[in-house]
Amino acid sequence: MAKVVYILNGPNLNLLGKRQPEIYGSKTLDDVCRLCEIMGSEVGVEIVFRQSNAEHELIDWIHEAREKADGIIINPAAYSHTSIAILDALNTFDAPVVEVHISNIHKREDFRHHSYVSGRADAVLAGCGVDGYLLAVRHLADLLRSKA
Ligand code: DHK
Repeated sequence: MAKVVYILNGPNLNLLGKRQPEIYGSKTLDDVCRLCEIMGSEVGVEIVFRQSNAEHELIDWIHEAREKADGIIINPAAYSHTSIAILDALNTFDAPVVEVHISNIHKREDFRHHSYVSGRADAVLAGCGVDGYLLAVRHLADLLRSKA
């Protein structure tokens, strides 16, 4: 049976493609979802792709992933820098976690330099644009294969 990877996206990422394209690029979140599904089928993982502007919904999906997923890719967006609750939820998840930021958060404002989620993530991708998601899918598939 194919391994299942949850890709969770935090606040404002629903506006991808329209929001600050000079920072986040011109692809929409639907485009990213489709590209992740194509990459998933190439590397043999099933993708469940979601976005929410609500912290509690992201937490509920991480709890759901405990039962249903073999790995999580998460772009927590602004919650990266604020949410101990998302970090705590990820700490209950007993499988690989990859954190993605479209922009290079270390090149931006000081308040973006720290991510709570990085304390749990097995890998962090920042500054690769939306290609970071595809690299994350490939890396997670490799991790899951090496664990099997
Ligand atoms: C996305 C956001 O919405 C910001 O709040 C983060 C992240 C960076 C990104 O680069 O994908 O600071």
